[in-house]
Amino acid sequence: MGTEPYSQSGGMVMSNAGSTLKTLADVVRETAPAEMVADGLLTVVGAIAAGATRVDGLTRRAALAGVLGDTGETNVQGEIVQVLDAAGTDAFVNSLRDCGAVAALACEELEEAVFVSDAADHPYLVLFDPVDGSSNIDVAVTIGSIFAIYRRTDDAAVTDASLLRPGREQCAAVYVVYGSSTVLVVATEGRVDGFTLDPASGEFLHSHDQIRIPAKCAAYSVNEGNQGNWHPEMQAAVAELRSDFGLRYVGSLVADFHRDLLKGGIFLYPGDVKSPAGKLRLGYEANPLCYVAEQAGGAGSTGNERILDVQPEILHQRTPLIVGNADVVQRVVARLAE
Ligand code: AHM
Ligand code: MG
Repeated sequence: MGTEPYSQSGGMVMSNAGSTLKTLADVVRETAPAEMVADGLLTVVGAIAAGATRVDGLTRRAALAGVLGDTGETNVQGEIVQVLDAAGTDAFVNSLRDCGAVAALACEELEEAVFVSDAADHPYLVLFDPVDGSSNIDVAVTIGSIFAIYRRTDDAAVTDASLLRPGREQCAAVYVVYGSSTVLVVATEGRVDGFTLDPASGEFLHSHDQIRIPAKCAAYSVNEGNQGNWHPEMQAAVAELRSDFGLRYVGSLVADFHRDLLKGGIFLYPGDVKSPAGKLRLGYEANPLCYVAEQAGGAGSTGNERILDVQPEILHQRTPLIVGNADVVQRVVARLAE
């Protein structure tokens, strides 16, 4: 089993405000289910934190680190690969493959899954988007990384099918938002916590205790430029949101979701006449964020069914996504059914 590279101090770290803050490792160790702490969840979360620290370093220096612009290549989704997409993929694939607890991983930028080990002491499967919203890096706008974490159900050989699990079977989900501060959010069953990267110590320190989505929805978030392609029911549902809430849209899913989680809100990326399945990916965008939302008291839907109940058919499957305050998500779903 690997080490815990993010817990250099191995314990409490003093914040600048003088208070004593717990590290990511402390909190995961204390709060995650015991069997997951025993079989390597800290190692997996540590590998994610190590990769995120690398992406944070590149993002902060951006043009100076040579990570602006694109590579000239297109990925499996037909999207242009940004330089930071490639660097982020390397960072997380290396840290997760080498951490010693991951049996297989799948990444937005890689057509095929990476199989690491079938050994029983590699119990975790990780699906991830290494750099979400990557085109925003060129204009110094917030980006993110997103991770769905599953435990193997048995010691049988891991295959492509092992990675096609409904989101409700996740044992944990993580996202990292690289904004005006860098914040890593971890969800395990019934609990969501946030950790701010302290540049002085290099530690992710416990800054957001037991996050719950606020009862009141503060904003709706959708690319209004697509409305001409939406179905009439979706146009009517968004018209209602428009009359009730302010609009906030960053264009980086993690940034929009993080705001909704902390302030209350609803994010939509619907299917439309041009793209019936929408734009976002089920396995490493919708599933992990809907898992986080549900553990924090929110909800996530395709418009027809709970996101976490969708049985994936292919690795890079797309899905319509509606996520945020449960009552407002339900309201939109009800409108769509009319
Ligand atoms: P990416 O994973 O290739 O970066 O694409 C996903 C991004 C999301 O972060 C964001 O919510 C969405 O695409 C924005 O799309 P649009 O520009 O169509 O509004
Ligand atoms: Mg993405």
